[in-house]
Amino acid sequence: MSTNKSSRRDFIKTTGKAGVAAGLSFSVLPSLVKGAAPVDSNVFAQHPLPYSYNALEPVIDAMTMEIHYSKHATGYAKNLAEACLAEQVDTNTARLEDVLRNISKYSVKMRNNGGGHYNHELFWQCMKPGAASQPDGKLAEAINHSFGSFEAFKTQFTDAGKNRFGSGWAWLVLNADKKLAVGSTPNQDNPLMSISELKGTPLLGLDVWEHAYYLKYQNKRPDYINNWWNIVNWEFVQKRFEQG
Ligand code: MN3
Repeated sequence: MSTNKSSRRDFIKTTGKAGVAAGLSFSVLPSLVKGAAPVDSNVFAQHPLPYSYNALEPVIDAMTMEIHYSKHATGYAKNLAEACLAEQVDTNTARLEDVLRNISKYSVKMRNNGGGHYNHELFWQCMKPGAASQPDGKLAEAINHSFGSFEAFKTQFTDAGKNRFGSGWAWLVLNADKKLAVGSTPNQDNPLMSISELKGTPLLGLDVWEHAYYLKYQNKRPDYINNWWNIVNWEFVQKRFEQG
């Protein structure tokens, strides 16, 4: 019992820091306990990280998570808010997904930071400590159908991440024909964007910017990706697939 209490205290301590960095109130913390509904990526504000900075170790180290969340991702959210103000997007009524779908009508700042914010909000939820190693149910069937096997899918997705030149993201998407596809996007673009070559609803996203792995993996992006499979939150991906 005392162990639970102390890990909860550590949880609050660590996540509380994330909350402060994001300019959010501590009162949101109770909704983050296990079993809470997933965060909606389709909003303009940054949510607190759904786990502590060290929760994904040893795959992703605490320092990387802290800098990634509280500096990089917080920066995208802040710059997105500025772009929305300048371009008269009412963040109380607009949907971020709609802005991304029509991104060619907006500034480069909106594109980089709207994508950056959306992608990271999704990314945090695509990971989970002690996650299942494979999808099941309808998603597993669809993956087998589209790629031949789970292993073949993993290879294709891993290659998409490894081969993305420079900074960007690897994705599993559900396209307009309700088919699964794998690909990548440069910078902070994503498959919702009108200008993206890869199009669809993102189900699973992997950040392959150096800031996501450099402290621990240096130039070894393939090692980062191979280890990352151990922390994928397949329950979350399945939920998105079923809603898609
Ligand atoms: Mn990033």
